[in-house]
Amino acid sequence: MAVIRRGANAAGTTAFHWGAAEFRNGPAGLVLGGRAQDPAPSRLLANVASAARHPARVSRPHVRRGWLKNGPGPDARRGRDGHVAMDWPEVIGLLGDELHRVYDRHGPAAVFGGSYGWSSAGRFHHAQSQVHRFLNTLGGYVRSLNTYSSGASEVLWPHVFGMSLGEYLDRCTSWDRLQGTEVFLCFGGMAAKNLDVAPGGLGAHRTELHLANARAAGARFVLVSPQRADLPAFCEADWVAIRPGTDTALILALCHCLLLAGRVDRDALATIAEGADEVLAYLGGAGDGIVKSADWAAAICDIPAARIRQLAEDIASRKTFVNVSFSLQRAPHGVNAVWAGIVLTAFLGAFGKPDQGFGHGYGAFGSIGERGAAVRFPAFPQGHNPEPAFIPVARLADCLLDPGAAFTHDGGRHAYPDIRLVYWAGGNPFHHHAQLEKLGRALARVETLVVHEQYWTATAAHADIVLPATLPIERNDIAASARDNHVIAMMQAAEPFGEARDDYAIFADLSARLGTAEAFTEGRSAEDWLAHLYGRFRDACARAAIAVPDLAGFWQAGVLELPQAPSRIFLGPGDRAAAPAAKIVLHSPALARLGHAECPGHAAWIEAGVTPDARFPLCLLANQPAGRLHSQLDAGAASQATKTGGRETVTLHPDDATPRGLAAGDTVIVESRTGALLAGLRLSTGLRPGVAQIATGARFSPLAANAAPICAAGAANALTEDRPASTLTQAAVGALSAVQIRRWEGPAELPAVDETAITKGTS
Ligand SMILES: Nc1nc2c(c(=O)[nH]1)N[C@H]1C(S)=C(S)[C@@H](COP(=O)(O)OP(=O)(O)OC[C@H]3O[C@@H](n4cnc5c(=O)[nH]c(N)nc54)[C@H](O)[C@@H]3O)O[C@H]1N2
Ligand SMILES: Nc1nc2c(c(=O)[nH]1)N[C@H]1C(S)=C(S)[C@@H](COP(=O)(O)OP(=O)(O)OC[C@H]3O[C@@H](n4cnc5c(=O)[nH]c(N)nc54)[C@H](O)[C@@H]3O)O[C@H]1N2
Ligand SMILES: [Mo]
Repeated sequence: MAVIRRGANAAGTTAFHWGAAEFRNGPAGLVLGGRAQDPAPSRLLANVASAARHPARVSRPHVRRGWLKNGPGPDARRGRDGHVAMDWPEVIGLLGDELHRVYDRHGPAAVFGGSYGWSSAGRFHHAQSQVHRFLNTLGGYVRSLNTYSSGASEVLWPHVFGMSLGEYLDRCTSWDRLQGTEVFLCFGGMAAKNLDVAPGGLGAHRTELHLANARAAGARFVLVSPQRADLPAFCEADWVAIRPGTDTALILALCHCLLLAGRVDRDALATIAEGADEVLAYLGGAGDGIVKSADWAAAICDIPAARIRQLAEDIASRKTFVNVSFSLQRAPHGVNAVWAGIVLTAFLGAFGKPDQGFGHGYGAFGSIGERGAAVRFPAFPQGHNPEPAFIPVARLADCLLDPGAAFTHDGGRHAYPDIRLVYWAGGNPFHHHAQLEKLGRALARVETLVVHEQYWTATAAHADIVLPATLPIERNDIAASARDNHVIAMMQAAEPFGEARDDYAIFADLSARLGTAEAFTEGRSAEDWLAHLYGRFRDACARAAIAVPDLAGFWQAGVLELPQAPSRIFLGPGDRAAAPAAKIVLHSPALARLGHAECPGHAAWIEAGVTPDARFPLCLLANQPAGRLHSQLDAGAASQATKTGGRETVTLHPDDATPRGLAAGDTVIVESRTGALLAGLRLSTGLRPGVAQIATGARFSPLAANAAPICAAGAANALTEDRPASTLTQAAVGALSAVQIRRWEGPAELPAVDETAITKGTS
């Protein structure tokens, strides 16, 4: 008999991207808690049971009225039109026919299946893998390249280190080799709120312990950020409240100070890096006639020059670890700040030494800098995609609005494909994309938008066909993260909501309809696939001489802790056995030849143009939320606890609120060049004056139907600008924009997000 069975268990283990959990079904319903072995279980666990049966769940398959009436085609009513409920067999028939039509008439180059998004932690019910495998069995799809998280760095890394960013994150210095660090210089911090999360989940949240240990051992923390909360309070950081978007100038000035003070060992530098001469010349004014001095940077960053010089002295005379957060590159010209951080570390001679060096993304996830395990849990195979067309992930709206237009990416020239059908499962573009009003216009152009969703997100509300998906607690799965050393049994804890089905079951049914069932399922049920994947994992463990129980033993234990991989110090490009003599590239002739103004071939300070002006005088940080993962489970208790008056909270310094006549708790309207939202006001002196902060992830809920939309719930991306971070990377911006804030005098009611409201439509 199968070891893993469908049906809710009375008690067991499960996992989310925010970590492993234990659950019990008692008289009070489903109760979830962290594992006893987890030093810091996530507060986001509180979102799960409280949101699981929320009226915003999608209970049945739905089809948009206009699509049903008029058939596939462009339609500006997407997002406002109502939906009608439909039975599964009927909707599978409709969608099967539509897929047939599009593939027959236009081929895979007309189907966008990038489907970017985090979906959930399980490795089998991983919605992207599911949708990619399904579309591959039909002939392929247009994919998306890189991520919203670190898209600029993903392009930079091979040029600088000769390896991908993913390979770097596998090789980066482990926390146990940073326990004697004297100074942690943290650009963008390492915010405690972000450490809950790792792609694929975590068996144990350890990063705060590493930070606390380093602090107890005497490490000093320097926090370069517009927000004091970007390092835990126990780090007692020196807070350098930099003007947002200007880190590159500060870092270049630190390099210049090291140079002036004779702190750069040029011979040593030449042994680890190439292109230093061009960078040294640039610091001295070559190219733009500007000496990158402390006085120069002081005016740009709003940090006293003496403090910059002192900071350079401090890091030069102590064992320093330089960390640059992902957020710094999620901004116009963002790649420069990261490359500058690499230059600074090379000038310090800190690569390859214990307790020193360079880090990127430490603090973004709870898994970065962890040693992980020698064997990884296998991914659900996606098959082969024969379709060559792609888009850089953040260019979705541009592609849909301008098919055929040329774009550049990493030096290559390409054209946007002509997309007819968009298929999304496990992501929420109305969360992740910038300038949501433009995304709405772009999605109005397609013929058919299909979404599998658990909740009536704005993406679901725009879709022509909405198929209800199960939550992770409603199915069996196995969670594992690339850089964590646990494998976690995700045991079904609840029955599926309404008529919700697993993504796999939906695709299996569609495949049967389209005659590709054998290729998609290989004859396996979901539980058979779990047994198959676990079997492959166990074989790999056996080859590595790691003993793990059989499937029954694993499922009984719930959590498997694997031996940790050896600790590591990142050397640079020479880390790869294949290229031991390779050097860090500080100036790339290949990039210089591309002639992109914002990337002259080395880290450079070039104004980015998100700068506040008289009309939009505040700089807005739109960062990751503390109470949820992106937009997921926004209805849950932990997320709702972060709201003000039911809306997303916007934070201002009291010095910015007082002249505007604003007080804590006020409902305010935040406006940018591209949109507006309503939010509840919070005041904090932990924010640099002139800066506002709002977390991303509230539901895009426009108030006005036709006028420029005002998002009533406070979705940050109602305000951001959809433009590429650079012509080199085409990466997402989103982290920064310029805004104005005033009191909102209009109607204050928040639109209800429940199935009845959605199916009726808004006009
Ligand atoms: N302004 C601004 N914008 C940002 C960011 C920012 O900092 N500022 N951050 C960016 C970053 S780094 C990222 S990674 C992106 C994240 O963007 P996304 O990954 O798109 O955001 P999520 O909210 O995680 O979206 C996942 C969606 O999948 C659904 N889902 C979950 N599990 C399943 C499943 O098993 N099946 C199906 N069918 N659906 C499922 C959830 O309900 C949710 O709607 O956002 C980016 N956007
Ligand atoms: N709780 C929770 N944790 C998460 C996520 C989540 O949704 N919820 N998302 C996860 C994902 S997908 C990712 S990619 C990572 C992202 O990890 P990060 O990109 O590091 O996260 P952010 O919160 O966007 O940014 C970190 C901090 O950078 C600061 N910052 C912004 N702009 C600037 C600037 O110009 N200069 C300086 N010096 N600092 C700046 C902000 O104050 C912000 O709080 O987080 C992950 N962790
Ligand atoms: Mo991300």
